[in-house]
Order: sequence, then C-alpha cells, then structure tokens
Amino acid sequence: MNEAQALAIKPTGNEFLDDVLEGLRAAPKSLPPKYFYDSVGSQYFDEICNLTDYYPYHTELELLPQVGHEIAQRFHARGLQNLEIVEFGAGSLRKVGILLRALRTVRHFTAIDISQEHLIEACRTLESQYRELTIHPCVHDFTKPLKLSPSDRTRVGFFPGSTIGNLDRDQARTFLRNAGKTLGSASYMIIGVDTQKPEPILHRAYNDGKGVTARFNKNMLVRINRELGGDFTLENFAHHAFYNSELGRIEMHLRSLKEQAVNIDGERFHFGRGESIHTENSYKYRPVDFTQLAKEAGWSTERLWLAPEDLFSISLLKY
Ligand code: AVJ
Repeated sequence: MNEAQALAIKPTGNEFLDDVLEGLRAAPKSLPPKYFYDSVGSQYFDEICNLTDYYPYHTELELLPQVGHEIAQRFHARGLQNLEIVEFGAGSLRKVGILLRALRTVRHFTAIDISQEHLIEACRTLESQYRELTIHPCVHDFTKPLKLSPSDRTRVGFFPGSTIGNLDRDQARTFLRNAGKTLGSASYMIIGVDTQKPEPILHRAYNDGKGVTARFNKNMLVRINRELGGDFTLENFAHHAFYNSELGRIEMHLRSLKEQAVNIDGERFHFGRGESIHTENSYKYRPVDFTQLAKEAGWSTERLWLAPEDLFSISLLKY
C-alpha cells in the first residue's frame, strides 16, 4: 500500500465549508451525509453496525458468504481468473474479506473512501491478513467520476451496506453509470441494497435504544464547530429520524429545539423552533425497482439474492 499515493488524490480547497454554507443558506436547510465520516464519525458508524437494531449490517454480512460462493462458481465456470475488487465507500473493510475468501483468484483490491485516516488504517489491517493481495487505497468521494489506471484485469465493483441509499434515484443512476465507466466493459458489480419493509423495523434501525445514531447524526455539528469554527450548541438540536413512506426513504434530521442563531465563518444562520437540517436520506428499494434502475444505468442483473424475510438484497450486476 502506498500512503503517498492516497495523499496525492486527497481533494483540495475547502469544499466542506462551501457545502456547509450552501446547505444552511438553502430552504429547507440540509447538509450532505458524506460529511458524517471524519474519523470520529466513521467510528460511530462502526458502532451503529454492531447494534442489533441496525439490521442492514449484520443481515448483509450473513448473506455474503453464500453470495460469494455462488459468484465464485459462476466466475470459475466462465474461466474468469484475473480479478480485481474495487470497493466504493470502503469504510472499515469488514465485508470484503468474505469475498476475498470466496473469490480465490483476486490479487488486487482498490479501496475508495472519503475518510483518509480510516481508510489507511483499514487497509493496513487487511494487508496483514491477505499477504498476497496488492491493495490500492484511494481517497475519493465516490459520487464523483473516477478514472482508474488501465488494466487487463476483470474489475468487480463492490458497493455493500446499501450506501447507494444515500443517493436519490437520479443520483443513484448517475453513480451506477459512472461506476460502469470506471470499471470498464464486461465488469461486474456486487451491490447491497436495503429493501422496503414494515415501518417499525426501519424506524428502530435509525432510532436505536443506545442513542448511537443520534451521536452519529450530531457529530456533523461537532465537526462544523471544530473544523470550520462554528458555534452550534449541541443540546439545542435533537436527532430526528423517520420513514417517509411516500418517497420510500428514511430521513434523518437535526431539529432545532428553540429559536436560535448559529455563526459559521462570519455568517449568521437563523433557526426557528422546530426547524430542521436534513442530514441524510436512506432510500429503500423493492428488488424489481432496483433492477430497473440498474438497467437504466447500463447494468444487467445476473442474480439477486434476498436475506431471510426479505430484509436485505444483494445483486450481481454485469456491465
Ligand atoms: C451507510 C448510508 C448505508 O443509510 O443506513 C446508518 C448510514 N445512517 N444509520 C444508512 C446510517 C444512520 C447508512 N449508510
């Protein structure tokens, strides 16, 4: 692994400040969810994944060995050998090991993530476990197009955890189209997508009893205070997450508990009592709808696996 390489592609300028100011000037106010993931936020997210209430993580993890095994058989039958896995929004890399154990012919792994320290650390851990694997860390916002160096390997995208749910349908289509270009013709994509299901299960997953999701949500404000010199008073905002059944998505907000003003970079933002900052969407798809969306982006669905009680789906797409 090459740390200098990862550093070299780190985004420059103060995009964070620009995005925060733009989001808070708008009505309704919003902040992009990618800013949850500084190193503290990435740790909170790992904590969320350890909660039983947060079913997407463990449900997908339990489904993956079977998926990996069946994909390995398919690839073997097609004589595909020279494989590279490219993970988008790699996070803690706790899932890719399952694929690496199933797909024995993978020698290269490219991990794309926005959180640099977290990525480097996760790559180090993986490196110590898979000695024959060449790891390419890449600090990048996966919603933006990316060009990988040319290679004769068959690239297999990996996008687990229903991270695609953060994007609205248009953005998701654009992401998939870009990913196809990044990975090249005859590439594959293994993608985990959360399903629509009864509201109480969804609600609990984003309103856990331990308050970890609330801390994760509020960390956005902590980060604005620390990195941009903002003066948010954390106690004056409350975590608010609910299922918007019309749009098929969980929405996370930070709701102002009183009328107040907040200063960031010399600019003053007013909040009415009950006014909220929309921090995240998490879209849930019916399998037929996701298959259709992927098709519109140039991907055909080779197979779709469902977890017990249809709690989560994993698709194998071909470009
Ligand atoms: C990482 C975007 C898939 O939407 O479920 C978890 C993030 N937010 N709890 C999700 C999240 C609140 C998660 N994704």
